Amino acid sequence: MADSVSGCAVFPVLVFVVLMTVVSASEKGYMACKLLSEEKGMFDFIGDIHGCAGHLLSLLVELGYEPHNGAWSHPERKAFFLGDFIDRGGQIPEALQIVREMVDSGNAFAIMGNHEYNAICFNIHDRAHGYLRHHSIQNMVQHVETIKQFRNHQDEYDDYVAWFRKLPLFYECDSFRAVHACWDQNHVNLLNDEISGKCLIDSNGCLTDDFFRQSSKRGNGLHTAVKDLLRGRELELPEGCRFVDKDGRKHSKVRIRWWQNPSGATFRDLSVFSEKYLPESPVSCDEHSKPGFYGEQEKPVFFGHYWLKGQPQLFRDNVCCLDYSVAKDGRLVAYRFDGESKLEPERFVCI
Ligand SMILES: [Mn+2]
Repeated sequence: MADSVSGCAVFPVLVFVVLMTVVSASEKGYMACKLLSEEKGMFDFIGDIHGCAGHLLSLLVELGYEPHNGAWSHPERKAFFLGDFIDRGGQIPEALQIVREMVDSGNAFAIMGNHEYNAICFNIHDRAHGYLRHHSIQNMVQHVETIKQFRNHQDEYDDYVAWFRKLPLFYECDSFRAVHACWDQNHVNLLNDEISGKCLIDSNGCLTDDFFRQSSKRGNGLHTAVKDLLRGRELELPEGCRFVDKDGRKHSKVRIRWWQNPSGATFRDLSVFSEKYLPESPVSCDEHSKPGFYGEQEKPVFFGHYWLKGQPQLFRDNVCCLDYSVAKDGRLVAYRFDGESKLEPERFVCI
């Protein structure tokens, strides 16, 4: 009897603690754990911009947004940017200005892409290697357009990099989820726990240097979580198997369809790009035992990142990628979401 009484007493306390954690984290601006039931729908999700401000303006006009007091807005809707605003394209400062003004005026939400994460790490000193993201030739080449276009505007650039720290790593509300590259519930839970539990976010809602130091360290749980969420889940190819990507880099891993059941699937089935050179051998037992994949009954998830080509299409009626390579002669793509639980291909809008 005493046990059951104490059991009942503990439960509300736990609920209270959990609620307090959510509230305090969101008050600090970490939207990652904010559940906004009032923001159920009416979002225009927009994929990777990569400095293509002209495309962004055309898309906003197409979607019915208009400039008001310096920010683009819509009477009934909000934009939701899925990360990767910088690098590659020719109008990076302009693209950043549009996105930031919309976010700061409450007309849009934005989450962090791997390019914003990299830019932050590129600017944090590290005793061992100079900077958390090494200033290697390869990393410089990836970031060079941004640096060039902010030449003579160092303060403005620094201010944007500071602002990137406020961008959530993922977002969830009642009707959808959003992340730059891959939704993984275990990683999301870990990040929520570690960020609020270890004070890795400051009073302005910015992720701290300590967060970036820990998440840059291979072998750290935060590193794996951030890597998977912002760059996608990868699978090691069989020994000796390599392929070359769009930048001429050799890879021994493939980016996998994290929404597909890996059981019994081959490398070619599971790869986001079904390239001919990928082996048709089934993925190993180790990979079978890897946790989870995004289920067919889960709420819709929106992401960017994968440099897709051609006509926009849904991967599934709850899985929607909006990156169609605008910075590489592709398209800037949006999805007009009204809270539907099954997504519809007619809702794509592209430029
Ligand atoms: Mn990306």
